[in-house]
Amino acid sequence: MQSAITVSLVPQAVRGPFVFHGNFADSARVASRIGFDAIEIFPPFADALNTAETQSVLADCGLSLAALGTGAGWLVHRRSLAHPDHQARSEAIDFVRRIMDVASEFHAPAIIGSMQGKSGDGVTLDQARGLLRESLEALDAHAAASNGKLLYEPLNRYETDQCNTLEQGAAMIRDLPNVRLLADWFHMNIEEADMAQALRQFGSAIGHIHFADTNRRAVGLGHLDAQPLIQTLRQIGYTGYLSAEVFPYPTSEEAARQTADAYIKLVKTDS
Ligand code: LER
Ligand code: MN
Repeated sequence: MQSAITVSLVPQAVRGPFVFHGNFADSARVASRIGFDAIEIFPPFADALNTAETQSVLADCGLSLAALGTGAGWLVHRRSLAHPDHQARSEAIDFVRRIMDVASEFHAPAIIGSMQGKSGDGVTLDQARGLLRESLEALDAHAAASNGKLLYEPLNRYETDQCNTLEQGAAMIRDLPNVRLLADWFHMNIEEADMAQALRQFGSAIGHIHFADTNRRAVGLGHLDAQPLIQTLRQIGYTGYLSAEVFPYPTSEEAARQTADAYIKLVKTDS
């Protein structure tokens, strides 16, 4: 397992659950100093990332790119992979495809979270799920053709009704070889009956973890019992990232340090 930390480059997400906000290079330097393996970026759109510059900052800091988020597609542009209008849905697919192409240059996946859409505005839940599945099939085909990778993230019920649990997520991505599940501990704490059991049961489909405590603060600042979860991940042979998608509480640097301490305590020293 490897450690990662999040940075948002989206002004509209200033109150969102990202450890760093605003400046990629400065954030990468702090992450590197604290000892993280990788950084996960939440960009406003694909072209906002200068690939060469990003590459050079990552190399200077000895960091990998863990993943690129696509959530700004929804947050800023209101694009949805379950939009009932064909043209609007194509534009949403294209938005993700372009972020995926940038991520591929770093051998990293793109994340589909908020862009999965939901039912409402005349769209039934069955329709919304069917439209999302069609979009995921198109993106999976693009991944196959371009060496890309995708992560699909079940979200809690207050954000979507598409898939709230790992079980529903695993069914949504069935037979899509380039799409894996993102297990976000904040969402799982709300939706799963037994988090360790869910990780064990759907572990083979999991490609990424959002490492967060119950209150979406750094692990250790809420009431999550993280040790059995790490033990389960170890037992199933999970080798991906634990990426802190948490609030910058009490500050970005302190949230980063708390995450690093939790990671060392749980992953590096307990076996
Ligand atoms: C995105 O990773 C996520 O977890 C959602 O809650 C959107 O913020
Ligand atoms: Mn998440």
